[in-house]
Amino acid sequence: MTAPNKISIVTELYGNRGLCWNTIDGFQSFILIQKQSNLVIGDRVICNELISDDCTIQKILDQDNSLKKMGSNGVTQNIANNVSNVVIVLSSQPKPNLFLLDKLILIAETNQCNVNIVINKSDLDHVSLKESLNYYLDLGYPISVVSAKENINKDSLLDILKNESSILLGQSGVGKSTLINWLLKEQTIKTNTLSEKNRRGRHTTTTTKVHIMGDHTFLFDTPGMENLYPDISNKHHIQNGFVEMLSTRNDCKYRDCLHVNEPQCSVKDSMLNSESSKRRHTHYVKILESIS
Ligand SMILES: Nc1nc2c(ncn2[C@@H]2O[C@H](COP(=O)(O)OP(=O)(O)OP(=O)(O)O)[C@@H](O)[C@H]2O)c(=O)[nH]1
Ligand SMILES: [Mg+2]
Ligand SMILES: [Zn+2]
Repeated sequence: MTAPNKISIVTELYGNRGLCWNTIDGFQSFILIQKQSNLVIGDRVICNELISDDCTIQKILDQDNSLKKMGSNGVTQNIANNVSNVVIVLSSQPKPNLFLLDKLILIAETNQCNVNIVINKSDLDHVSLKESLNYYLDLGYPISVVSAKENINKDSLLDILKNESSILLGQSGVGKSTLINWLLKEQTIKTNTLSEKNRRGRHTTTTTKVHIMGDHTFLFDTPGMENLYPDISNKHHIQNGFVEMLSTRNDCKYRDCLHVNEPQCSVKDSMLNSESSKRRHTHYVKILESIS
């Protein structure tokens, strides 16, 4: 039997090459054989012995979960595997996209992940953004307000990341990579880079990469995403991302109701009560309509 500490996590992937990490050996580069093209960032693997500088992968272990998205072209793409904590990053600049927020919450809830909302750039005007998100706090999603640039409230971020596999998701430019660099500085995080030539821009992240913050604390940096849809085919499963609907759905008088525009549907009616929940209901309907 393989010792559990020899299980590695896939931290970077570039075509048929990648990087994985375990507590004993640290980072190790690997090369994939053809039939392993389904490997995803965050997968747990068992490696074979080194062949020159690279190892090969003996076994891909079963995943706890698999976060996926569907692009506007209708093609499903993997985001990452084995994520326990979805950290959705927003800032006052670029203009917050609350439809994206609701879609990311749905992806997280579908995969049984914790959801944490982080407002970055608190050095800029953030009060109205914080207020517009109070409804999410009431739904049970914690909100941290931080500034990576001005070093504000780092401990609140460290608290939500501890012993979790966290993925930072959000629009391009909200500061996901800056947040990670900020945390890396004082944490002496073990990082490694596969190849300098793969690092295209200084700012915009082009591929998902896992940073190791501790033996059980992983941080996934992702490229900014905006035009995505959850990869869900059963219309009734969309409600899983709208927890306020789950708590009232037993009151609905219709069987198999999707709570869209049925007359006197109590779930829909209660969603139309406040501005925030009304907006969430509009997003819910938009996601429903995206499923053919
Ligand atoms: N004022 C201010 N600017 C910040 C802060 N954090 C990040 N930024 C700036 O926001 C810009 C975008 O930061 P990135 O970290 O590249 O954003 P990202 O979310 O990783 O973007 P993508 O990789 O494209 O998805 C950079 O110019 C940062 O300097 C902050 O706390 N305050
Ligand atoms: Mg980035
Ligand atoms: Zn209904």
